[in-house]
Amino acid sequence: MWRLAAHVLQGTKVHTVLQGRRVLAAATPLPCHRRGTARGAHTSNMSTAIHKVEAPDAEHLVRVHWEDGSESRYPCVWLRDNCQCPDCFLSSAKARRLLFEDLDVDIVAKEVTLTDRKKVSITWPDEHTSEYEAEWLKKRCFSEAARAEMREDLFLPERQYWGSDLQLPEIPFEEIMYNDQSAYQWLCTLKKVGIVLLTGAAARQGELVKLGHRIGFLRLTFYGPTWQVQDKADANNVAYTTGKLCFHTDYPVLQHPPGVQFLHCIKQTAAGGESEVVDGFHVSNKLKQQNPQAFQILSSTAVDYTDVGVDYCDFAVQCKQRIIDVDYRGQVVRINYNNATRDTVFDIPAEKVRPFYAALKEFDDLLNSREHKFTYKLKPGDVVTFDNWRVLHGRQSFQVGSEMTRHLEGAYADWDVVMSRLRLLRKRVLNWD
Ligand code: OGA
Ligand code: NM2
Ligand code: ZN
Ligand code: ZN
Repeated sequence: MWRLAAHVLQGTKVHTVLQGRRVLAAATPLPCHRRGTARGAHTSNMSTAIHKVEAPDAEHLVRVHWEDGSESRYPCVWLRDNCQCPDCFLSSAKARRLLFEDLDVDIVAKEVTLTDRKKVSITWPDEHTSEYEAEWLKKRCFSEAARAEMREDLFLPERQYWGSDLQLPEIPFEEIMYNDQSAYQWLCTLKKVGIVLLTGAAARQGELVKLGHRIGFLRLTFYGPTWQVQDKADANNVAYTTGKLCFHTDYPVLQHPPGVQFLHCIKQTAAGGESEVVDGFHVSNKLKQQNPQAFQILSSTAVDYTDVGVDYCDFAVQCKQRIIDVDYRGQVVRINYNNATRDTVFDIPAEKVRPFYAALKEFDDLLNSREHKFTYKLKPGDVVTFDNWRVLHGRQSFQVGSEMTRHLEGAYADWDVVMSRLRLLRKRVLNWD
């Protein structure tokens, strides 16, 4: 406890801007937390008191009238499906025991009662009874506003787009390892901005394994649990040479590419080896505005990727990915682009090939424009952590020396693991529940 307090106090010099890097200190206002919302108001009271509850005969609904005058409607089938009694819900697993085959989708409540303005009880036609707390119901209100709020709390969809003006967020490695508030801030910023630099790690291998334990676990791939980016004889990947790497996301050849990437600088070369990053979501949105045709091609064409070789074990991986991946609403959700592993096999009709290359050229030019790319150079002890679904990264070439001149250790994590840790840290830091 004292240790934690000391860390918080140390960090009171907030938002110091150093050479284009923003220092996030432990005492900065916590991100991703909106005060006074249904969730933030875990302690709240009056707003969740119920004035009246009714189940009109003609509707398959229960209407809850709140003390503040608002109303929520809950479909009967949903209420029955989500009965919290021990027969219907296994509380130790926080999971539904009720079998779908035992659910009557046309069910209506037989009787509805309100107790202490805080609890709704429902008797069903077969005499089964269910109870629901006011606060539990409020959070699950089906209104557009309530659903948007829950969506935000669960998935933190807010994005801050950036270009060459990026103030690279920076937190000491030690802070995020030992201070939950700092760790929470790290992961929130990683989700919102897409990149955070951790500073002051030891300049030796093994720091990323510790970071993996901090979040849960790392993602194993064919390149091993962690991997060494250095010039290698008979390199099995272009990353393991001294050559320039143009903007790419890692591992689009995997069906589910790693969501988060860590690169820890152990040794840096004097000349060359600078890092570049660009906000792929921001640039894709620009492309959509400026050249809808190119966007349409890149978000619909399945590109073949290939990776064949030996590392952790032998591998022969193939995958089809759209370079700009969009969801059902057309929102960009993932960039899948590595020019090195794009296959020579290209499974599209010949007449579509040249338009595809033209579209990719437009995108690549935008990524590389002065306005969009941010350049920096890693120092030994720096760990850059970034959203590998969103941020494209590259590096300048560097010179070969007689001894090893540049060495990064890399690792991946999945967004599921990172978001899980973020939610748990938030719960602890904000004293939720
Ligand atoms: C990689 C990579 C960046 C660098 O290994 O995939 O992008 O700076 N490395 O060497
Ligand atoms: N490394 C760095 O898509 C790729 O091949 C990314 C992966 C070799 C683990 C590079
Ligand atoms: Zn039940
Ligand atoms: Zn890479």
